[in-house]
Amino acid sequence: MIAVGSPTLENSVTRPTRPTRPTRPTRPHQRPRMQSIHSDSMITALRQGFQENFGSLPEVLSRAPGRLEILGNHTDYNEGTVLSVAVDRAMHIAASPAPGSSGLCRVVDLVSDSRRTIDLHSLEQPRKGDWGNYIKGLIVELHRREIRVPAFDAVLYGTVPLSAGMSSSAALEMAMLLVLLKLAGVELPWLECAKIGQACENHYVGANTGLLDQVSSLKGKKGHLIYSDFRHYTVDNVPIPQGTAFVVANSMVKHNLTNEYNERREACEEAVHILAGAYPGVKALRDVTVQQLHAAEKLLPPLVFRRALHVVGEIDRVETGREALRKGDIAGFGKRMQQSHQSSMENFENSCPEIDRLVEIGQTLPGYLGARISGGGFGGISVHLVQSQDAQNYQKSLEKADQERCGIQTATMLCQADDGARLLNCNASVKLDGSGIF
Ligand code: GAF
Repeated sequence: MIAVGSPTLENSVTRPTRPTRPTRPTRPHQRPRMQSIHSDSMITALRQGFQENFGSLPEVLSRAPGRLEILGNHTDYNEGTVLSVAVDRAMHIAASPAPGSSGLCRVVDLVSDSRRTIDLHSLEQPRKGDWGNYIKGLIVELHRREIRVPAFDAVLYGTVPLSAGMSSSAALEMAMLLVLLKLAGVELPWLECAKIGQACENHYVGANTGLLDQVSSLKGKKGHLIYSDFRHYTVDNVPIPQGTAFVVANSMVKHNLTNEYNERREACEEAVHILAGAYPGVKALRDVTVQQLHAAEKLLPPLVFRRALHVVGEIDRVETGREALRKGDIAGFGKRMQQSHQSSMENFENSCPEIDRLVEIGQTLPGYLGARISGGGFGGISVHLVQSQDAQNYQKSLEKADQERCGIQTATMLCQADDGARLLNCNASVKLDGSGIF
């Protein structure tokens, strides 16, 4: 999930003066192509940002990546499997316990220069569409688990595009959760961390999302996909085939997952309810094969059938796609990505014309292996698996063709698979990854 509709947590650099700061990226309307900021100064920038705002150096630093969903759309809450990847776009946080005992936490987003004050004694009310909800919701969930967080000051620097389907909110949640746990002196297993993030979304933000985004942010590995099983809560890292790359293209249609996402989930639940009558033992769409679903088609309202067909088909594509990767059949894997998108268009209806167009253009370009909508849908990004040697030309051609066809300046970027969320060494330096602006 994304910082829903938040106009404030922007990924453009509009910070006040700072001694050393990353090169200012151009804004999307000036030049769409995603700029990579290469700098050794992320930790320096965070430390300085913290010092400028709070007058001391931070005690804790964290980083948590965004993700791309590669195969397995809306399968997580159906107890299915997913192939995703944690990317080199992340939320970074620097924090310290707040001085005094007021119970007030001050949080500054360095990217948009927006601020929130969070009162630890007054966490009940989410503010609609506000990024502070992701932090308040986490604290509420920690309190439910009897983990007390001290008041803190924090600065944020995010490079995950917002409202694009790359899980900027899960990146914020996981980076913040690592900080909060460190400040509280508590360690939790990764699955519990993921569940706290999910509970924050479900109970505080109001989006009935699954666990995919948090698990992907936590369990990423450089050069690897993440294969997650949401029935058994296991993850495995699958090598990304040599010579391939992920190009991401933003449709510029901001997605908001609270309404339509919840509706899709209800349709899946309805399908399970009906199918359980036909096939004893069915507890989730995970338990139904494509053949069984077709055999039971007449029992389901047509719309519910199509929603279920998407999910059941996706789980099948994840499994056969994983097998294709194991055999080195990259074309076969790409084909499944293509089928996945087709099913999103026809069955789940969670794509949009802008994304369909990007996928369609991709199919005509040299280096194309497969493309699809990524994440919850209803806007956001398309992810394209391409031959690495063609990746840059592919980006340029996609942008140009899209511009010619509809006058929109699509922004594209190359994403690398990266490691999962972690605390950073306060004194080390780390490369500032892609700016994440679109
Ligand atoms: C969003 C949700 F947060 C995930 O849980 C998952 O359902 C995804 O949409 C669709 O696969 O990112």
